[in-house]
Amino acid sequence: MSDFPKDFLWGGAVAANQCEGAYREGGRGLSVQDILPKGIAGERKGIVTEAPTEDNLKLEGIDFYHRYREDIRLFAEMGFQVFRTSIAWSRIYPEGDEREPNEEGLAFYDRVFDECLRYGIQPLVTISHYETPLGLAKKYDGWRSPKLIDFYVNYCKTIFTRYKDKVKYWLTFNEINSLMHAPLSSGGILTPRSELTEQDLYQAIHHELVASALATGLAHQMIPDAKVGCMILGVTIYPLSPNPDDVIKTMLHDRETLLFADIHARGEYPAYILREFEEKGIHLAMGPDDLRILRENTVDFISFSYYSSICDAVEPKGAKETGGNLSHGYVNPYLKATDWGWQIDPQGLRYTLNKLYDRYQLPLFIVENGLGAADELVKDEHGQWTVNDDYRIAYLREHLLEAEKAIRDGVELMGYTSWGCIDIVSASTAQMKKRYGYIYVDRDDDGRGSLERYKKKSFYWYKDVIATNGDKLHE
Ligand code: BGP
Repeated sequence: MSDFPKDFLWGGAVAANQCEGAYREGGRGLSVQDILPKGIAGERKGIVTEAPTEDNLKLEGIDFYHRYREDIRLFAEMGFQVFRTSIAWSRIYPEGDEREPNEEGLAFYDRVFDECLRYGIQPLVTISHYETPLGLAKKYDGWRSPKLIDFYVNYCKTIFTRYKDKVKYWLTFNEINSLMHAPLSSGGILTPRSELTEQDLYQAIHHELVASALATGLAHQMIPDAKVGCMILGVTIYPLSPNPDDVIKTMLHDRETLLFADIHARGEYPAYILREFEEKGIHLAMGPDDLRILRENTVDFISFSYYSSICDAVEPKGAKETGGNLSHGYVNPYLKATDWGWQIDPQGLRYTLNKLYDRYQLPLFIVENGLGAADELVKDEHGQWTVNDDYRIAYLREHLLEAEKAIRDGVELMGYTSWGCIDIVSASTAQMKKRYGYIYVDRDDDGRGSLERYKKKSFYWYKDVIATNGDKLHE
């Protein structure tokens, strides 16, 4: 018998900007993703276009906007109990600062959530997943302006009112800690990163943190059984050596992530960041109620993305540099890496779950975990198109077995939504080639393909994992 709780929520995750397409349909306004044709890695190289360009695969995505019924039926066939997606903010408020919402946008997500609920699938909604309306970036420089707090809260009021009987699980921002690394994707800030000071970045983050807290409080007021989580990019870091210098550097590096969960869970800025602000001369402009808002509106659970781990050191002594999901460090000689160089570390998931649970004693939710790989479509013995993704089954099985060990360690784990449950456009490189799904989508990096969906070998494997509540993992 597995140790996954009977009410464990098994499912999968996507983001509107990486799957919906239909970027000019249904009254949708432009989002910052529409001018990032090469994704977050592109943003970091300054590849930002004035207007959407046809090489931007996200403009059409995998056409989830028109094919959501077929896709959700496939998720139901796997037995999903939860489906994570985001609401594209600019479908609801096309420019971001209107006072009245776009009804066509609201109606689209009514249809999506109704389709999920038809199959008993709970929607888990990311309110903003790197999808700030471009209008807010252009007029206000995104989250650098405190005005975004009001626009975001107005947006939340609208979607909480509309979907209060359909959506119980909410995440305020996707990977809120990524603003330091990708201010345009994460914070809608058009000013180039090289021209932003730490003061600018922490000020923008403060606005997001206040908005996140206000959204949490609003959800609790408006939706009685709502569960609201923060969502952090889980950067798991090990010291490269037992040298105490490396251990301290790793602790400080780790706090760049934990700071965001600290504030969401404890409701205040921790002493270590106040010391850093004082030493760096960073003074945040705060509203009179900001600290009370943070204190009174802490989250119900902590969710995070986990793909890989890295090492850190003061003196790398020839260790090769590496990265992962928006992270930078040194290669761990004990680990293998994916084709995109992300180090594969299933035990790191157990380590991270224990670390977060020990720190917060709050329920946790793994809302992203998966293997990006260049899958090859082949015909099986019945002449059906499929992908023999045994490598993905191995990755997911090993990570889930470690998550189960964390449950045995006493961690309260609410659920698991593996990332990219269907092939979508990748966030960091805006490729189709980097595939995560249980379902293959016929589209390539040049935008060619039928958009037909084909079940991979992992589709049937995950269906059995869910049906046996994890027992299948032990076969
Ligand atoms: C996270 C994002 C997701 C997802 C994931 C995988 O940062 O929250 O949107 O894309 O990264 O990254 P990639 O798609 O670049 O492989």
